[in-house]
Amino acid sequence: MGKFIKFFTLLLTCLFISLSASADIKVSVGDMTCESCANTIKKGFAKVSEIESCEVDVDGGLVTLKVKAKKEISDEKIKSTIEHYGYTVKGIKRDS
Ligand SMILES: [Cu+2]
Repeated sequence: MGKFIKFFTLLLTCLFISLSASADIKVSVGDMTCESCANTIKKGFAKVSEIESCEVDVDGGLVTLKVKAKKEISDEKIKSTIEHYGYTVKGIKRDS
């Protein structure tokens, strides 16, 4: 019986996480050359209240953003955040 309850709780948790997770936003960013660039961008998005997490792939020139549940961020805000630190935005792709 205990095992069943544990399994059921786990199942509910998984369901909850998948429902609350929002789609990734993939931003193609130019002028990133090293880990320091990656950290600058990560720190920049850490200050943006709508953003849950930010991952940076320097070699691929790709910034992957996760938006907090029930929050939204405009392309303009993403663009201005990145440009504020001296990088360029080549494109923004949203999974829907
Ligand atoms: Cu750098």
